[in-house]
Amino acid sequence: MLSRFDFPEGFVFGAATAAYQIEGSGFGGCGPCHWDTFAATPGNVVRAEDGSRACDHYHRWGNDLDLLRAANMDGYRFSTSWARVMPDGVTVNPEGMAFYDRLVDGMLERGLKPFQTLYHWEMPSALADKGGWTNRDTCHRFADFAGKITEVLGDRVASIATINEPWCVAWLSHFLGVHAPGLRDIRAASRAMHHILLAHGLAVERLRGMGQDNLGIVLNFDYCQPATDSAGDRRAAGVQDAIFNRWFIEGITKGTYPAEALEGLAPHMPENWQDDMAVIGQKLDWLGVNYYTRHIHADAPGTAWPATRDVAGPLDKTQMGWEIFPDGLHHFLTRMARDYVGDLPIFVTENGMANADVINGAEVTDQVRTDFLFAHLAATKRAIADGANVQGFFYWSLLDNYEWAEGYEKRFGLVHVDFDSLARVPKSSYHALARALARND
Ligand code: PNW
Repeated sequence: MLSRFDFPEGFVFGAATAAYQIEGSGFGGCGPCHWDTFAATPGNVVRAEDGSRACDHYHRWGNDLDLLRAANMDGYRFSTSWARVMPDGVTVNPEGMAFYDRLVDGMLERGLKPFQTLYHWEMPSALADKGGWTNRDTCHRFADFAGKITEVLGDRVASIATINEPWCVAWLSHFLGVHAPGLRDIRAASRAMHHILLAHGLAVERLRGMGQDNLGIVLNFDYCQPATDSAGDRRAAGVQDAIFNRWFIEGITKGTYPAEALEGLAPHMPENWQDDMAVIGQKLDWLGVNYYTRHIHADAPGTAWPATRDVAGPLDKTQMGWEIFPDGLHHFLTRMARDYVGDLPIFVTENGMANADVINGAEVTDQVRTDFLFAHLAATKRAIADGANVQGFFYWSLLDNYEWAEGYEKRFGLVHVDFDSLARVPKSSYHALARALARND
């Protein structure tokens, strides 16, 4: 079994969460966001559940930070809700700001390094109503939010990520229609694919100007496997790889987008998008990699661009139906270092699995999650041996939580949450990780 001593000195082990998925948006003057309205529309979310109560972390944060500490973790990846800090997208809510101020101090008191994410998807309704990420003005509003919250927290956080998972924000939300705002519109998607990076760039520019360092972005990657060796299936996997895995990192590090994706998106892009690439391409201090699974892609001739379809894979699957494929994590960590970021620090900012965990008294036995976690830690260790400068690993997630379109049904936590009583019960995976991270073995 791996332990912390198998990793370089100073490697950060932690767990990740996001504001809307755990806090409960019904408290503390938090404003409405596009997930509230999306969830209220039948058919979008399992049982039309929303994040209004979630894990009630807003009131139970001290206990939740204690759980991280008791598992011998070094860091905590959390997000600061735009709708809580600026309920109308523009005006600061002092109560919301004070909450994050306490939360960050609470981490420092417990010896946990705060890894902050600025946008983990709760677009204030006032801005969503004006077009959200399809509207260029939203990028400037986001930079203002970044500046305001960094004035308060910037001296104490270990790092700041601008955006969580641009692919989900742009493609999953505006082309596939699975997340808020639930659009299936290539023009909206093309604009969001670009504006989300412009928002990132404007925020980096603003925060650098304030003297802030430790700035990064969190990208998600999905291993794209062709169904067969045919030219058509290889094209299908290639175009999906360009949309999912190359668009954002190449926009940032190469100042341009991949031709295989522009082929479908270029006619719909905002005018003169090329003029924004210098802002988008500013230097980062670190890169976050989120990795869960792979998909198998086949050609779908005669259908609209990108003209691909998914084929079921043969590997064991999680409760999400996602194949378990740890080699994919090694692939992306080494690929990022080799093709894009060289020696820049890389963090695994999310990796985890949903499982139909069964609670039995005070015990939740989730051996499958323990195996999943240690297989991905082993893949990370191999990537380090192969030259990737990986400096940390955050398990998704600390708690069972609001899994977006899946409501509360899909459980990713190291800690079980009863969504009636809100009681927390650490699972066997939590205890296994705590043992691996003990410092005085
Ligand atoms: C990520 N996909 O979301 C998010 O950062 C988390 O908020 C979320 O809870 C976690 O992964 C588990 O899903 C994703 O469809 C959602 O490929 C969907 C996809 C990928 C990531």
